[in-house]
Amino acid sequence: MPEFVLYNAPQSTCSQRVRYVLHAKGRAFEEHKLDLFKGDQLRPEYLAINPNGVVPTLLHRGAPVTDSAVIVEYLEDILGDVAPLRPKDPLKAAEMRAMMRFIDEVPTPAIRVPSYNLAFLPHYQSMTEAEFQALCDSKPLRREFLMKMGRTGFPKAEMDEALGRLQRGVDRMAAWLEANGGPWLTGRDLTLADVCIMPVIVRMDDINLGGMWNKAPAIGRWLDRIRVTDAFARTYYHGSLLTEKYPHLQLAGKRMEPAEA
Ligand SMILES: N[C@@H](CCC(=O)N[C@@H](CS)C(=O)NCC(=O)O)C(=O)O
Repeated sequence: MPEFVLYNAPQSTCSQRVRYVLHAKGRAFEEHKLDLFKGDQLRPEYLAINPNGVVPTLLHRGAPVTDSAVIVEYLEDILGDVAPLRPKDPLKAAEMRAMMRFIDEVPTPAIRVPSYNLAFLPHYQSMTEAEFQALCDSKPLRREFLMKMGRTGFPKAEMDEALGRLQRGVDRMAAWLEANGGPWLTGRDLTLADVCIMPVIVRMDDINLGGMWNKAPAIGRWLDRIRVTDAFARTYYHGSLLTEKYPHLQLAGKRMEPAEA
């Protein structure tokens, strides 16, 4: 078995974090692409390595490591001397981790709401009520989330709340860039905090929500900068963006902007 095996999905934002770190550290890995709509993540053999039934899961020498934020820290623990992505200074490392917690509390869950409404909802709409309920019940982590979405999509109030959380994420990111002088969130060096916010910002840009950082051009510069890193191109292979699979989404964000709602 190869040293690293990654179970993930091309468009999964959590998976993109792990792919980025593995590429940044120049580590080859065997990639398994799960079909999340066919339920590959809920098969017993997968639940045996990730009882949450979500991607990503990294196998390191056969041992499973789960949760994207945990996996990227684990990779830093074992490969910290190659392309370091965590400050050596404990106080600065604490600052980075506090950013990661905020990212996982506020913008990361919020981006799921427009993503599901715009792209994933149609996958569930042909199901009967009973089939949909059975699907919700089969999800260890996302049962209530899916039930809230239902087969008609998240209501406007839920969507507006998610957009508000995304705006708070953007505002906080702008404040970090300003306070630390950029070009990266903690300052001079790219860290795991940048990697963790990356899929949210890329997804927002992809579904036309980039207008949310019109007043914070430092975020546009940050995005341009991360996009030209080698690891980025390898992480976002064709099919990793929502608009590559669902081209009709290109104008979707325009329709979601609160002012026009
Ligand atoms: N906190 C977890 C969340 C993982 C997660 O939500 N993964 C999503 C894709 S980004 C998933 O597998 N969804 C499948 C499902 O809900 O059934 C992590 O960061 O790894």
